[in-house]
Amino acid sequence: MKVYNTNQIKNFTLLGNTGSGKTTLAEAMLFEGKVIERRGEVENKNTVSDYSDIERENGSSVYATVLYAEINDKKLNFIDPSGSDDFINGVAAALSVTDIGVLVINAQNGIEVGTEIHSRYLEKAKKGAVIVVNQLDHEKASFDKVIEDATERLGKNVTIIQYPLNEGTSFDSFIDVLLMKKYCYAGGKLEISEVPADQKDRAEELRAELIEKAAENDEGLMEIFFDKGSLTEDEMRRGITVGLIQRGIIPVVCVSAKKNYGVGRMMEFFTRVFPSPNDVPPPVDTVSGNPVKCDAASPASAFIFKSAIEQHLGEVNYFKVMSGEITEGMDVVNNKTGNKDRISQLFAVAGKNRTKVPKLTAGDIGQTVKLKSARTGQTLAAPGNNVVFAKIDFPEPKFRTAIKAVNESDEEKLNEALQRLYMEDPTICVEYSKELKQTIISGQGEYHLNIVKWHLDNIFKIAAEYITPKIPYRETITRIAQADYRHKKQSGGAGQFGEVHMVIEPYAEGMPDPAMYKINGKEFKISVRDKEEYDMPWGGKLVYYNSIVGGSIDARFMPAILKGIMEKMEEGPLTGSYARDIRVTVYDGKMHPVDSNEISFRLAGRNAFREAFKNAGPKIMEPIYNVEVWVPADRMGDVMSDLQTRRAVVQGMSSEKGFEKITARVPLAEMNRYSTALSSITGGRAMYSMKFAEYAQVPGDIQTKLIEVFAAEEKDE
Ligand SMILES: Nc1nc2c(ncn2[C@@H]2O[C@H](COP(=O)(O)OP(=O)(O)OP(=O)(O)O)[C@@H](O)[C@H]2O)c(=O)[nH]1
Ligand SMILES: [Mg+2]
Repeated sequence: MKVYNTNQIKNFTLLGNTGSGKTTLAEAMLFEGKVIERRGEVENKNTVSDYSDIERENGSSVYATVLYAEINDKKLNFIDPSGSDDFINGVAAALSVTDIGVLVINAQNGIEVGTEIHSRYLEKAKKGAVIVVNQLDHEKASFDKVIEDATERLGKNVTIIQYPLNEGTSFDSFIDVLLMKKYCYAGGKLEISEVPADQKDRAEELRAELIEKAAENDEGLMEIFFDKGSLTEDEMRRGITVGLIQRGIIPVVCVSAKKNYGVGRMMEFFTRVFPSPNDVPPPVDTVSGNPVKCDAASPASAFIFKSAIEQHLGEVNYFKVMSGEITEGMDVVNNKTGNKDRISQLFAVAGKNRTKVPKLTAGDIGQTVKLKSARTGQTLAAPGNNVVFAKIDFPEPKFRTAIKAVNESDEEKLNEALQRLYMEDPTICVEYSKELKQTIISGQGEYHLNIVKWHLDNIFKIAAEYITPKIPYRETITRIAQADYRHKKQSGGAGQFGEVHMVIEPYAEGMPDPAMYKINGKEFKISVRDKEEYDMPWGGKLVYYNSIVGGSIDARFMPAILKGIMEKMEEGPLTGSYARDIRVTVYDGKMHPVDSNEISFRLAGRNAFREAFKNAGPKIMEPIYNVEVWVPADRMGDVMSDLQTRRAVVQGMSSEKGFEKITARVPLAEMNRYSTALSSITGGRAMYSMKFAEYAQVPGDIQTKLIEVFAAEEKDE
């Protein structure tokens, strides 16, 4: 393969709902680009893009596959991710290295939830969009409906380049209003001809709209347009390119990916209007804050957007050359870890087809093997070039469960396997929770975690199971309480003696230091001598006051008392959960001239705290999440009533681009398997996100239940 210059390269991502035909379109592009000689089919499990075992088994994509095609002396690098929200990691990674999102829309269904999710990502990434109306050969295909939907959701920039002449089972022709030509694939043979007389008016009208849209994005073109009332084809293309970069135009083209109708023309269009990597605003070096120009003459840098473990190859890394050139045998530094590495071999990849290349230039995408410790999101650069690119913005996990090895002896193997899976997919979060004594695994949905399970079963051969995850409850108090505790041990050996008097109360931000407490009619005068404030590792605070007067407890014992309190905070008295947001004032106590020591005061502090805690109106707190749900209007009622059963507090509702958006606060305990439930209520037409908000007290009846469960568990142990 030849080495392509930056301006011969076009990078894009295929986007769209699952089943819209991205992988089928990719296959047709590889065929048109002469990477393959025969087109495979998803049904026949022989496409280049869905080549992994799990994809072949499922009949749909899981991984974002990196592909390329050569056409018109240009190299198209494109990435084919899954359309399922569960594998959104692939989309996030792909968008970090490509300049355009190609939204593939199934002409039968119009805009679907996956299209919606992907367009939101595209918008957030500030990348241009193209619409490919696919499956026009389907019985129920409706181009007009797609345009109507798309205009409603994506706005007036949706601009027709091609429209079909005979959508439905007989589909084989469309009009291209940029070229003013008819494309006909009757009998599988392409024939290009003049626009037929009965289509002239419509074609002229759409061409005029296209010209106006193309001119709108560029002042120079605008002038020409006002001057001459029109643009040439090349001027139109220039306007489209500028429009794509600024998101000022969303061109629409027509294909049947399955029949390979329109795909060649689509690729030609892409090669002529898509910006090259040096045409778009350059990414920023997070160290210097300066933009890094995609320039082949600059010092080399590359961004790793995908790491994977491939059979027979081991670890492979996919990267984009951000500046300079990456050549075979080159020494590089991983600017994240500081490790030196060497590029042993370089490849241009189309799925599992790999072609060795000697060099990749700024803007190009490729693969290398045998890097020592490179991972997704890291920057490799020529020694001395300290550039670091921003990490990929992966979404927060929203489906959580606990996992354990069926045989305890496999626990370590399981952990290693999960670490490897995390390397390939950073949206799988695995964490052993000391607090819950469970390994918590979270991801984007049930399907996502089922794929993890599939790998454990089939690749790693580890029997593991998902179990109900525990909730990280917290405990706190709601009123002031006082306790004295005397720890005394005088039988046999050295004695122990320590007595502690303390007041505990709920802590709130900004409260003044205590001067006096009145508890059950009794007054306690407080004169603060020392104040210590701790942020607990699990959130919330502990404030510790020493207000001992007259030396009733030596200052040297104060840390031991604090230690005792901390121990008890780690294991709240109600359910054994962490305690938080408590203020403790130690105001009196007693010592013994011989028997007092640290351990005595630690125990006295701990027990006094426990006693006081019990009388301080203890409450269990639970994590609350901010949840956003987008639903089609017709399912709004069902989704709302389901949320109500989950103790949700609805904060607001609004319409957004054809979806109703519900924002609510929902306890984590009620979000178990929400993605599955939402999907079944809406037939997979809704989406949601969730983010930790705060801890809040659980309702009384639930607190009683939780305490009972804890007591029963304690008894069992
Ligand atoms: N009739 C017809 N079927 C198509 C066309 N394009 C794709 N299909 C079929 O639609 C189904 C889904 O196609 P895929 O290419 O796997 O869709 P995808 O967008 O990659 O789906 P995910 O990988 O799940 O996101 C397959 O059965 C394809 O054969 C088309 O143009 N016409
Ligand atoms: Mg696919």
